[in-house]
Amino acid sequence: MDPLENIDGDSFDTVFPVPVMDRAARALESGKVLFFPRLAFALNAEEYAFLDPRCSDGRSKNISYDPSSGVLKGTGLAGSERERLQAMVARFAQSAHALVATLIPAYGRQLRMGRTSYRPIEVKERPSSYRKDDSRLHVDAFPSRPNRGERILRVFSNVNPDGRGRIWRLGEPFEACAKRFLPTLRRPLPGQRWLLRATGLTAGYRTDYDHYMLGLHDAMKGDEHYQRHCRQCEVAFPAATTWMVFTDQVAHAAMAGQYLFEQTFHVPVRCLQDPASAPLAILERLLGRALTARTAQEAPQKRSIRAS
Ligand SMILES: O=C(O)CCC(=O)C(=O)O
Ligand SMILES: [Fe+2]
Repeated sequence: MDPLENIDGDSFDTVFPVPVMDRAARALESGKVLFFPRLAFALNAEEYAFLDPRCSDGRSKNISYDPSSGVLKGTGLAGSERERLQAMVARFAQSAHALVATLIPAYGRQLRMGRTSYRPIEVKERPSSYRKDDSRLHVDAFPSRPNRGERILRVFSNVNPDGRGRIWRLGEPFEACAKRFLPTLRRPLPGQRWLLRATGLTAGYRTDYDHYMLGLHDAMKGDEHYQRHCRQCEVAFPAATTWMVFTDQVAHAAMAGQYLFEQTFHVPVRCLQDPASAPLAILERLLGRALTARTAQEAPQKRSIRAS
């Protein structure tokens, strides 16, 4: 199976024919990467100055922007330079939103915007521990932001000015990863997730779903043999192209490249054409139980704390 599904279009507000919209949703949900070979995120003359690793604060992996609060983090720039950098990142957020909303209107209506990131640092030079090392195959799961079964959809644009591609590896289908690693994962410890939320380490309750997704993420990254020998292929996303993928479902690893934009969206499972393809449905089927019911787990913990 070709891991990429090509979609033609050269602007972020292209109006796609209905058959293309259907094909896009089906391909995405089946675990393909939608690839837009003619869709470049064009920078204006001023913005070219930001194609420089010195935009970063030197500590963070990415420059990150929260479209809901307007807060930009990870840059050492100040004053009007910072404002212009923020405007560029915000413009990518809007463009990515327009693309998803017009291509897949069923998602567009319920889409929740996550963070936007701008990545001016060469992948090979990004320092990290194994858990943060995105050059290891993984599915995405966020330790501090539980998403309770909601999908993680990401839009990427390679803006490398020297024509360098973004090199990824893509791994085996989600169900194969889950079958391999679920038996190695521990059940959540009683009280632990309540504590994580109470101490602010997670924004909301880490459901069983989040627990197992995080477990998969860590177990995949931590298994050297798996990293080297599992079924995988390499893909190069050329400069001046865009792609979109459910990164909670598709095993991926970034091997090389510099200057990338990324926008995260959260899509409720009920908006999918095929909810049975979601990691939530697959994990629930493999484990034989519901994974997002949380009140039953939370209430006893709350009561015992209040009583003490
Ligand atoms: O930086 C990249 O190319 C991709 C890194 C990654 O794993 C992600 O954005 O989910
Ligand atoms: Fe990732």
